[in-house]
Amino acid sequence: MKRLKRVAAIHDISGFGKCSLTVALPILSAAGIETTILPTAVLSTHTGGFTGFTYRDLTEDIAPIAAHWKSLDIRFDAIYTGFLGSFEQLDLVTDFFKQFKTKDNLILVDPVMADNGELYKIFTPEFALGMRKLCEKADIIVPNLTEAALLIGEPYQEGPYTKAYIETILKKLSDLGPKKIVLTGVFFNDEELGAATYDAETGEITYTLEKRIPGYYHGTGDVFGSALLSALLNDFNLSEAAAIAVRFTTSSIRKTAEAGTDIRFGVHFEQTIPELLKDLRLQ
Ligand code: PXL
Repeated sequence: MKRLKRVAAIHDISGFGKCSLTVALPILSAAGIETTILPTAVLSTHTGGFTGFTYRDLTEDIAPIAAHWKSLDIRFDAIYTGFLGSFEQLDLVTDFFKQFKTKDNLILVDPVMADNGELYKIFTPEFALGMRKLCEKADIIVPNLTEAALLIGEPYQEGPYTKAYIETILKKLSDLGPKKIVLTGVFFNDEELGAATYDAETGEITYTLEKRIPGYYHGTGDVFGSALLSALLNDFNLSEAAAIAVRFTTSSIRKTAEAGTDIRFGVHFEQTIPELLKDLRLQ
């Protein structure tokens, strides 16, 4: 029997609304990956479109949890970070990387902080600068185009984009440090939407686009990142993994659109897991 690969997933728990750990945990587990969770905050819902949500900041728990894992000699094949609950957590997660990075494991940072040209309300411009520093330490980053602009310190541009623009952004992101970039929210016309990848070691740039489904659905970045990491840890290369993640995310959105669910409630990734497992050749 093969050893299970193990991920440390560092995101918040939003009780309702299907994002962060309530998405990462089921997707990675379904893909055969043992998922250790380090919750950064506990909220009643995510912050996108809901008011009155509760917010329990878990900053104080991060270092003791990491220290306990270290004392048990727990090792990870990947560290996957997303929504961080406070500015101080940027340094705490950097310390976590120092403690748990090995020469073989993968640090994937999703710099969750902004979308549609705007920082999420709870984050400040200083947080964005701190997130840039965290990204410098990653092997792979998965920003959307708004986050990418913040990371490279340029104004956000609305699409449709040109290949020349996307390729410049990919290279500037990689100049920050990460050798692999997966950029989401890429489109060249109004019919299609997807992701671009850049591998600085080979110089390869690839695109995966699928038919665009109208509407802005919450939690899709986390669905995408979790599927991407599932594919990478199942030995798919960067461009294959991005293609699998684009298909999974688009198909989950399509099912949600067909069901007519409130777009704040997250996407129907549960019904799409069988398709993901086929794509991953696990079924
Ligand atoms: O999906 C990103 C995300 C994660 N966690 C929380 C959020 C958001 C996006 O709004 O609010 C709490």
